[in-house]
Amino acid sequence: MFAVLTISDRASADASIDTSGPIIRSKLESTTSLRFFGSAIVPDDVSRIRDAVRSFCAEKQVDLVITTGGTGFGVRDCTPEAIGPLLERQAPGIVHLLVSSSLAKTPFAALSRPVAGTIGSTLVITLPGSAKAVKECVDALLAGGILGHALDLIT
Ligand code: MTE
Ligand code: CU1
Repeated sequence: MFAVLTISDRASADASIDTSGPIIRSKLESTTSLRFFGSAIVPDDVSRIRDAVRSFCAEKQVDLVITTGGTGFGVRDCTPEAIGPLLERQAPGIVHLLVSSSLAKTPFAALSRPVAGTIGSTLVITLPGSAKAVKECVDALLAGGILGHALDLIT
């Protein structure tokens, strides 16, 4: 099962403005056999992000956690600083896939600092915050079935 974590000061104050989290959920549900476990919204705060990621990863059923937001250079952006140190096995290939596919869409992709890797038997992937970026990045992850194959190996 997969979980979605939206990381945004604004969305944590008003969940109705979170469009990117629901986009991830609907894209994965409509194009994969993965089932939705749940979602959460936290502000751009290292401890809050770590607590949310740890609690999803502690659930046996959760194979995949996808986060959205906080990967850039905004003063509050701290997603890679929060999640990077939690990763037990890095997945630089997934980071490369996200960055290279995104650069084919916009040079601004250079300003995202995604991390990816495993915590226990859960794969964690960080996506940028905008709805457009999320759509593009999920499409890249689904292309050729790499996500499904990764999860087959991990779980
Ligand atoms: N990646 C894709 N595929 N498409 C995009 O439009 N926007 C970029 C980048 N990555 C973008 C993208 C922009 S404008 C920023 S500032 C960074 O992601 C960081 O976004 P975040 O801070 O919301 O995580
Ligand atoms: Cu930007």
